[in-house]
Amino acid sequence: LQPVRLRDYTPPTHLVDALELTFDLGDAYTEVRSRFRVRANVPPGEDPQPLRLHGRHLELQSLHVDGAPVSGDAYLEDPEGLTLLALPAEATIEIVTVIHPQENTALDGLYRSGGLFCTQCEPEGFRRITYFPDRPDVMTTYTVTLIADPEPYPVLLANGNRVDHGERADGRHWATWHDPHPKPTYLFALVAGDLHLHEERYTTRSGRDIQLHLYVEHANAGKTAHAMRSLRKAMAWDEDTYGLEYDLDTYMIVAVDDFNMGAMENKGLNIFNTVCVLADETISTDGDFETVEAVVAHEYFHNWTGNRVTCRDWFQLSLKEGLTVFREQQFCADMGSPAVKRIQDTRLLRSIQFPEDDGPMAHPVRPESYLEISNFYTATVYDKGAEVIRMYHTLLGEDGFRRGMDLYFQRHDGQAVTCEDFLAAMADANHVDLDQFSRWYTQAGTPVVQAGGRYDASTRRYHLQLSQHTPARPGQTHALPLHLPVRLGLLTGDGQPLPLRLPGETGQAPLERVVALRDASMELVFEDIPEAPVPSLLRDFSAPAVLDYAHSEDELLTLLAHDTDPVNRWDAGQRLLLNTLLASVESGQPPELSEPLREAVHHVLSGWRTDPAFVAEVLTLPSEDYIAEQQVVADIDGIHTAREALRNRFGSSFADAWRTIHDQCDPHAPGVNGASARRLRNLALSYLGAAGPQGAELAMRQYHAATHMSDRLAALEVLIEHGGSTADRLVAAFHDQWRHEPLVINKWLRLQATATGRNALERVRALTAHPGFDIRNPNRVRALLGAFSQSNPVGFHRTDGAGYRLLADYVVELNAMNPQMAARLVLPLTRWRRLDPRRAGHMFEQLERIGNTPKLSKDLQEVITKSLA
Ligand code: BAL
Ligand code: ZN
Repeated sequence: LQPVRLRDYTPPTHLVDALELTFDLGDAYTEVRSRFRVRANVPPGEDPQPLRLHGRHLELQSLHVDGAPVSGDAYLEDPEGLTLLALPAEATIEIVTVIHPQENTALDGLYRSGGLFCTQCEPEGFRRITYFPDRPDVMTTYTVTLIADPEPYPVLLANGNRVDHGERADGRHWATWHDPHPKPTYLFALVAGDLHLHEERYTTRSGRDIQLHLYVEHANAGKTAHAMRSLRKAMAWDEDTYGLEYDLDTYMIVAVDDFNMGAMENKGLNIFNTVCVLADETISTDGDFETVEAVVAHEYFHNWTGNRVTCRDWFQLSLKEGLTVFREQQFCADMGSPAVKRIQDTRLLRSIQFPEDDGPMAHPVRPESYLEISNFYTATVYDKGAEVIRMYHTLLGEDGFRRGMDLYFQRHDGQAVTCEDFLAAMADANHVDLDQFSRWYTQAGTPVVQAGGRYDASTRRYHLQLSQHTPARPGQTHALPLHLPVRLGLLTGDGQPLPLRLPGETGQAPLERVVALRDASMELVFEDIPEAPVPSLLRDFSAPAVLDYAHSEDELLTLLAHDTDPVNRWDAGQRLLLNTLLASVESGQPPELSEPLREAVHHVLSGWRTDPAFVAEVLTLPSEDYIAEQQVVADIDGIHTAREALRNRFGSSFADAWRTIHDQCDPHAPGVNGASARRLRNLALSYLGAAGPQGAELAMRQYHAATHMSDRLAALEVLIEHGGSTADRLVAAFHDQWRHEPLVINKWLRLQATATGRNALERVRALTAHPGFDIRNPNRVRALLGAFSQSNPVGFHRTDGAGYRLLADYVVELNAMNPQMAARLVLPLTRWRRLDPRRAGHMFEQLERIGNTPKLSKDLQEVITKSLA
């Protein structure tokens, strides 16, 4: 298999003027008729090249060019498509294919989810529908007709506006949709089914009337209010923040239960995983409400960053995803707490993206090559990509960033472009040189920013050395210095912010600066500094980098108590806890909370009324995975023991404070953010549970009194870990109560998959046979097998390798069924180098076993080959 390489990109040989598609949706098969006009994309006078039409798993019924059947020697057919050898410079092509959506378990292209027909075409699903140039730089208008039986499929949807519909003599009905905006294949969508419609109207800032249509299965009719509210907020926010309005008359969202991704931004017809759209208080946690708001907004924002301006090729995926994640982050910060949002984003990057950048699948934000592009919907492309966009924002400022965005849309609306085009718009709009900044797109690996300070009392100067290096990654031995913004401040020992005066400066000096680190190292000198200061570096996580500065415990305590930057206050707390945990893992002794740290925790706890969600962030211990990332070889059992011991100590040492919080932190009190209050109250419950039996009794009372799913689940989690045999009864009762709610069953599976204890693996294995589990449903697979392998380190990394075998069994089963899911599920095994030799050997063995599976998908081949290399 040959990889696809960025450097081999060539423009399309043909452009398409208009595409007409007719779908006859049947019970046994679907017939797809397509008709489109192509124009050779060559300079006048040059001969047209052959036309490549991608196609996979299609039954070709007929092929006509300009009305005449094409003879067998005028085209070549292979498993990946057709090549039309001799076409005139302009031609009309008509193709009829037959496909089998009912048998499509890959959930890619046209498939069935429950009683619905639906599509997923990004990145390359369209080629499973019909023969066409399935590449994002071929954009055209679509006119789509759906024909189906009216009883099972009363609702027929496609992109754009419905322009006609009717009944046929044979009793079937039809609808024709036209999308006037030229788009690439990956944004095509259709849906047919029996759906409930939640309909509202929205008036844009310029006065246009938009219909908002949210379709769900009838059983979910009451769970759409939050998504609809979120959509309205997102539309208003994009108008206010970027001056961007919606551009069609109708905006549709459809929820389906079988979906590989979270949601998909098809033009005017988003298709969502039910997880990311349905919410109400009986079935949803506060986290679910946040997810729905974020994902609805994300898909809406794609209408400009992705759809109006799209990607030239799939190497540019972060052009739309990094930018849209950044816009989503800005929106969520504005809707809630900017500090808490930034802390959560920072935690996600460090715990998911940094390990990815350090593992065998490491790649730059703009990858150079791939075997299967579906493998590159990663934390690097999405979340590091969003950090890259944030760095433009940090370097150029809010107004400068907006100027760049305006120029980007002005230049490229309606085009398929590259990351360079985005960078050029930012640079040109602000008259700055961003050439070096482009290395963020081409270099993999997490840069390390080393800092060292020297205070000279005789000159009252503080010298701060900053240097950077990026470790070698596969295929990248020597990384060049990045253009890296370091937001920083200096504090006195008792926490006062110091003015940051550079040599020669007069006037009032700022208390915070953003310094551009561009060379391998630099020195900054600050004047009039009265004492050796405490540096606060990479404030607001100003670059996706590891900070290497040896803060003393005293300095971290000063930052935790006094830093004006909330992210660095949180980070100082996390470093103190991490140091405590790592010392315990190394010594094998229970973790010791020093007296000053104990006092600092008391101090944080005493401020719970002011900002409960922030206090919860500060007092949440680093995850076992994150602790493991700090070690060369992860000590799985030692980390678990140390962390559990610290949880117990946290629970008992601060029991009075936790009990006060549990009693008094009232989510329903006036002026209180209910979600923040529940978050802290449930953290309190979890620590009390870890401290002893009284915590379990409290959890039992909370479980029975709960009216919100967040409270019910938090209590059940404590009871599963600490409640003994009553937990089994409750787990069974919980299932009985919620067995008709698939979204709750996902939670039920996840809760058990992440519970530790000796028989975790046996429990997970037994659940794979439970009627609530279904290997064909990605949500169920993620909830059980994904959660077990990613969030239950002790259970998954059992020393006998049984956890690895279990995962590999399902990876092999999914290989044929749903290759995208299989290639995601296998990822925990790829980090075998970070484990001790015994575990690493077992993991390697399972990777080899998967690698030897007959008919291994491209998706898995790519992951396995890189992991074993
Ligand atoms: N484009 C795939 C789903 C998303 O990122 O919105
Ligand atoms: Zn996206």
